[in-house]
Amino acid sequence: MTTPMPDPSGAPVDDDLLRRAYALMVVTRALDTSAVTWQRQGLLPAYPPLRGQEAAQVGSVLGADLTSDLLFPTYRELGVAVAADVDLVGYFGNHLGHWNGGLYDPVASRLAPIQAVVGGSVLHAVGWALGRALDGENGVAVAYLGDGASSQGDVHEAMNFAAVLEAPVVFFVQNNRWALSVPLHRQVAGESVAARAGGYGIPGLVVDGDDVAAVYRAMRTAVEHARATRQPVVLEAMTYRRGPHATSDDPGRYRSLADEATAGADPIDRLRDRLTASGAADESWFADVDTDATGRIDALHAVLVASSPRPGADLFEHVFVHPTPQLTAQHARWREESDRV
Ligand SMILES: Cc1ncc(C[n+]2csc(CCOP(=O)(O)OP(=O)(O)O)c2C)c(N)n1
Ligand SMILES: [Mg+2]
Repeated sequence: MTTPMPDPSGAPVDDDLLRRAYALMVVTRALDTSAVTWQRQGLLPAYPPLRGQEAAQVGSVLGADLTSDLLFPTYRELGVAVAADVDLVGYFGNHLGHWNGGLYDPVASRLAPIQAVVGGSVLHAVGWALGRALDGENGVAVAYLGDGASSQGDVHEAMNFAAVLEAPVVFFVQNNRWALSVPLHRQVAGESVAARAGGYGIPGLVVDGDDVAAVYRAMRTAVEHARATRQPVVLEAMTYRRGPHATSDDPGRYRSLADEATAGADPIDRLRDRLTASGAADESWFADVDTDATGRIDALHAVLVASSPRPGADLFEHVFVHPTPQLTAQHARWREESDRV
């Protein structure tokens, strides 16, 4: 039986929170834009931009409680990492192509390792949440997934088992209307992933993913509902992937400018207009935010440029505590053949 979730519109949002969200969104946008440039310059082998999804990502983290909850990202969650204050040098270890998926501390920062397997983080989130609940702890897992991932069998299994076994998970779907070159209607017949929640007997909620206050309110309500009832929630943030799937992708081959124009107003512009209209921020405050963002990016860039590649042997170091004979043999063969030991 689905336990009704409180109406999220009751969750309070004050100017401090909105200003904090704005600053985090601006840093995320600037960093995201820089990362594309760094890939073009050869610093990063590849990068998946999140342009347009800043409100969804930042709002989702602000709505969680990072003293107890754990976030399970995909590959496109730089805004989540920024909002969770993850060590960005460690985070970019992933995009530098280090073997071990980034070098930040997942437990301290509350961000699980970056996951490139579509739907993979969703299974991990359910397992973690169930383990915490069985140990009597109150942590909620936030499982990030895309509209495309929702058509993977793993995601159905994760949602079903979370509901049946009572694992406190918020399935946070960023519905950006594209799964690489595949449009939403080729993955989701009903236009909404949250609509499926009813079939699992859990609450499902669709929210404007480009309105950071709405995402924050919905996330806060969903997380507290999952914590209080151990009932998972599907929360779907409707947004748009304004850039390419990744730096190796050319969206001009599969979508038109007319399609891109359906994205609507930019989430950062929307929040800026709101802060200006209410008098919560003025031009000099916005300028300071931009200056801070530039300073952070310059500092990060200097460290990334100065960093040397990880030893290739790392590839074999973090797979098993006790390596299998096959892995040991591969390691030996690689050592003989590689000039990058
Ligand atoms: C299991 C698996 N299948 C396929 C891929 C290749 N792949 C990478 S991203 C992607 C599209 C995912 O779309 P969506 O879940 O909507 O997330 P988005 O990229 O839009 O953030 C695909 C098919 C993969 N990484 N993992
Ligand atoms: Mg998508």
